[in-house]
Amino acid sequence: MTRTTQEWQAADAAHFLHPFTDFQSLARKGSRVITRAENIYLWDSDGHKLLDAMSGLWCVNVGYGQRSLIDAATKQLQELPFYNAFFQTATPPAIALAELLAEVAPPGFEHVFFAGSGSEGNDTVVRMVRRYWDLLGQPQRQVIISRDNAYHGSTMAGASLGGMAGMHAQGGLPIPGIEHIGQPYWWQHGRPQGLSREAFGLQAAHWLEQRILAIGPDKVAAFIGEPVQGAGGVIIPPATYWPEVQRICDQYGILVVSDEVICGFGRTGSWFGCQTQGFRPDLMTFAKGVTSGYIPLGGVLVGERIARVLIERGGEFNHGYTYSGHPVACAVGLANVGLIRSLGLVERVRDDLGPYLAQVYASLADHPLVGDAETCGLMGALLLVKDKAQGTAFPEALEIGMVCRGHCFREGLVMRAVGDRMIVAPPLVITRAQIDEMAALIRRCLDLTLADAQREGWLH
Ligand code: PXG
Repeated sequence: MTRTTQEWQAADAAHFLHPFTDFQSLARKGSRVITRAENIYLWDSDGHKLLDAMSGLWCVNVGYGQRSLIDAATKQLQELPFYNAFFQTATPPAIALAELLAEVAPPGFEHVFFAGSGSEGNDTVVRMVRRYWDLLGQPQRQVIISRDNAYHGSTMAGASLGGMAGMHAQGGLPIPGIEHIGQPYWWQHGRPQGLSREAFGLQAAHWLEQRILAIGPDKVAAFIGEPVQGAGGVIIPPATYWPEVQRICDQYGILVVSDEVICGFGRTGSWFGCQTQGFRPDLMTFAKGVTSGYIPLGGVLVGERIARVLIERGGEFNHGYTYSGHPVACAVGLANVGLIRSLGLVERVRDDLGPYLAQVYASLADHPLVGDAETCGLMGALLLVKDKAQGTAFPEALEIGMVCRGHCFREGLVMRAVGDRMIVAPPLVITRAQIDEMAALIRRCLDLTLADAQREGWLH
């Protein structure tokens, strides 16, 4: 189907309601239509090439155009395009993927519940956690604690678990029984108070303890968090944070849920982000990187503490989706996890690409607009500031991140802006030379943004 960009944009504006989008504004500007991709590059309908430093939407871990994933999907579509996992049935790809995920997960994870997305995975988490405490005779343990500015999806439970104020403002959220504490973002809270990064990490963990005590420990079911907050702006917690959170949850017997939708499947240099951050969750939500986004799939890895209760205490868990264990999605998942393994991508991020990105980011930190540069594995964030020496932020209304993002698109780079944080999470197949290419584009876009700021007088 070939149409001009203008024809695509007109049809798009007439019929397609995009996610997280101001419909009128998009219709005015027209959407960017992406038509093909290879390796770490995208092309739009005008033939404009872009380096995709966001892996689609944090998901194309193995890069675009991987033959083994395409072949796995094609073969499964021909053999058995669909069958469900309800009513005592199963399909070989779903069984085999559950087995493989148990193999790559940290010790103590032997069971998987499949869903269609990360949001559905987190809805499953809420129901499973409450079911667990019910079966143990503690039905009053209902409350799940999460963090401000967390992202856990867009369904009612996912958006409630998430701490995005703009989402809570629409549709009567959060649902009952979900509470939020502050996020472990040193630059936002810690620095002005003069705490070291490590001391701030402990303080942020103690907010959890304070909240548990305020609610009553016997009412708290679980704590959920992303090992590194992704959509919130690549917020990398101080190294002290997660181990202290773990200690507190252990002390009060509270379940720990790691939302691995972004951090899972190698992103941080371990199979799962909790391994990089040093904690042992009871449940792990996954999606995105499990199929490298080639086809929708998500779910929950269930630790033995919970699995044993669900299985041995018996009774039906009244929960599931038509596409739980979809054979084509699971076949792609098998090929994808197999490819991550055979290419040694997790080790490459840990030993080579992650340290290299950290080095490159350290050199970007000398740019006049960059107040802070941080990485964790192949996630990176640059904080744009008005005055480096004073650590002064640009006024929010300037939308400095969006100014920079505009330059990125024009220069051929997809980099996200979250407020004043410019973030990347490139495919794990990126090479050192391509990291250099990305860094040169980033520097060029920072320079163009700085030139805007100087010209417009934003620096005064
Ligand atoms: N948990 C986390 C940690 C996520 O990042 C979800 C759950 C929900 O997954 P699904 O598959 O239901 O979308 C996500 C999704 C962004 C952005 O702007 C991030 C996500 C989705 C859309 C946009 O960075 N993450």
